[in-house]
Amino acid sequence: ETNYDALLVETRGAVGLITLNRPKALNALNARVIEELALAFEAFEADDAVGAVVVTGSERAFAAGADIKEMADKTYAEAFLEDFTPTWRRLLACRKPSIAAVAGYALGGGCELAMMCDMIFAADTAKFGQPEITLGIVPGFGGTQRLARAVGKAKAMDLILTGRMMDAAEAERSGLVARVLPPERLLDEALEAAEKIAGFSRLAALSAKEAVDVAFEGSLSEGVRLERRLFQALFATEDQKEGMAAFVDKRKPAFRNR
Ligand code: CO8
Repeated sequence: ETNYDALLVETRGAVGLITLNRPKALNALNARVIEELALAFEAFEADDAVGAVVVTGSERAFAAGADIKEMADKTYAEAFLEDFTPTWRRLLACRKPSIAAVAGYALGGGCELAMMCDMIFAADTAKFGQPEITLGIVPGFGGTQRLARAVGKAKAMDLILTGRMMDAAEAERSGLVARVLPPERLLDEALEAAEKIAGFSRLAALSAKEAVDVAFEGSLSEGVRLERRLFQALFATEDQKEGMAAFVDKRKPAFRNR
């Protein structure tokens, strides 16, 4: 059993739920939070009963960025030696689909954390931005890369160079956000979507995530080739036989992840 200081970690049905819990700092991401996020993702990855993960914050803030108070006095040498990349890699290594449920501020590292999840659901109160430039730095958790891929060069340059925030409607229009919801529906809808994903064959869900991820990381031909191999491989599973038989029989499939 891990004791979390800065997170609430629980399971709801087949969904692993992580709630950032540093309300006094608007959920700013310090070294402790980032380590705990990696631990929580690893725990859910290892838990067969969990099929998908939801990450959320508070009504006021998903996360207002990396912890500025922790960073303020760092030297170049300290910043260089304290590289969070290996810790984020542990989170990113999770093969189970994840949803960031964002209300309020998702700024800097908070926006970057949301983008590390597989999709973002936003309350209409959400505000996204990469304000690092206003602090004399640039994004450091992948924001320049993931935002550019998510919203294209024009919006990414605009946000990263001016440091301005964009609201949920603009974020949805830009392709950063999958769904915009009233705040009171945000968590339930994220949990429902995650539960739905967890109810499908895990073989199919993990394959789908892996294939879409390659669209962001590799070439088109490499991605299409991987997708075809995954598609073909799923015909070796009982879940494919069950899923298609159930459709033909007009009944609900009973997936067994084999
Ligand atoms: N870090 C530390 N503390 C924070 C942060 C933060 N990022 N954001 C807010 N807080 C604290 C405030 O200091 C304040 O604490 P206190 O009550 O002790 O003064 C408390 O949270 C509440 O915040 P505010 O009083 O400022 O609340 P407002 O409603 O007035 O404003 C804002 C909300 C607009 C979100 C404002 O807090 C803000 O601008 N925050 C900073 C946003 C920002 O610049 N984020 C980017 C940080 S840099 C980053 O994320 C880089 C990522 C890569 C780093 C790589 C490596 C180390």
